[in-house]
Amino acid sequence: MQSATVEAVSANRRQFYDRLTPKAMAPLWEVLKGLVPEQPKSKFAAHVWKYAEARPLLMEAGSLLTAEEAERRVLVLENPAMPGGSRITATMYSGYQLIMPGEIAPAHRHTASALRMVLEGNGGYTAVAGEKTTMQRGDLVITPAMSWHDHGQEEHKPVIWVDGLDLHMVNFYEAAFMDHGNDKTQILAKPEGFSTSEFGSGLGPMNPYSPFGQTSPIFNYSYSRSRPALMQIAAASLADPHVAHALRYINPLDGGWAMPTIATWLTHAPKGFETRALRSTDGRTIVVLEGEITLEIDGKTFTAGESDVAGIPSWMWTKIRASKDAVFFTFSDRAAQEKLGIFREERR
Ligand code: 1HN
Repeated sequence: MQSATVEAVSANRRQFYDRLTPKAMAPLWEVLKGLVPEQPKSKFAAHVWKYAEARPLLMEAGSLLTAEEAERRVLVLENPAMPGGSRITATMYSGYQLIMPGEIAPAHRHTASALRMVLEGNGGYTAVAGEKTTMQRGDLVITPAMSWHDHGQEEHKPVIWVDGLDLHMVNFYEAAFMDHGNDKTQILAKPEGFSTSEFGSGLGPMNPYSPFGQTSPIFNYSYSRSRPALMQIAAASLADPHVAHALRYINPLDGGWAMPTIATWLTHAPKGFETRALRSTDGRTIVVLEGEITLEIDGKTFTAGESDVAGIPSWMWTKIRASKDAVFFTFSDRAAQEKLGIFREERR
């Protein structure tokens, strides 16, 4: 009988598998399809985090503990498909961070690269490798791998930003290190603006060097420069039907992405503009800076307004419509994927 034969074979096989287990071996043919899918099928969910919901909770956290106690007082944006995973997409960590007046988030350094997209409270600062930078809404501030950084503020209002870190990529490789400073704040070795003068003005040092290896030596890409640049380009050129108007943050030393692992760009979509559908293998996080967008991600619709954050997992068809004149910031693991030769996108 056919079925008896099949059962006998599978019993045979099962016995064989049982003998493999204690030898720390397993049959590939039982797992091959899952190991090598025909196309990406993300384990993560598309989601939008509303600033109006997050902010009061963040302020509550502000009265529960100090930034120093917390080391970093952040509400982690948890992908709803993986609660407790501390990740917004497969590879990226993100969260809303709060610094209250007079507080210090003490100096430390780690292998993970970090970015901040500033939302509130012009007057917060980050010091990176002995240079301080004051942060305004819309500024992109980066901290290169293993660079010392501390945050603080001399304002009377809360300072809030969105963090993005590549720490799940680093942890995947089991390559993570961290050091804590002896002092809470770094000794400042350079005046504010030094890096922008040295590398960020279309000029460079006579004896070229790269102070942060593969990471850009500019660590504050200020909105006061990026926004007008984007808007002028947008006003004088045609939008890409799949992307709208976008400019990348670049490392002036090589023209590549500002960070070796994390791609970052700034997009303007005029009111009423709707992108055509695009899917790509990078996991994306969008921070809306101005206006409002509607995202259609794999058939589900989400709305994201000012300071809301959207997570778009790998390989989900996405369309973005600007319900108001919109400016939004995106970060993703595209920079790492391109270096590994695995990045793909498809446009409809
Ligand atoms: C970190 O260093 C910061 O420096 C924020 O502000 C969030 C999450 C995990 C690990 C390090 C920061 C972090 C972090």
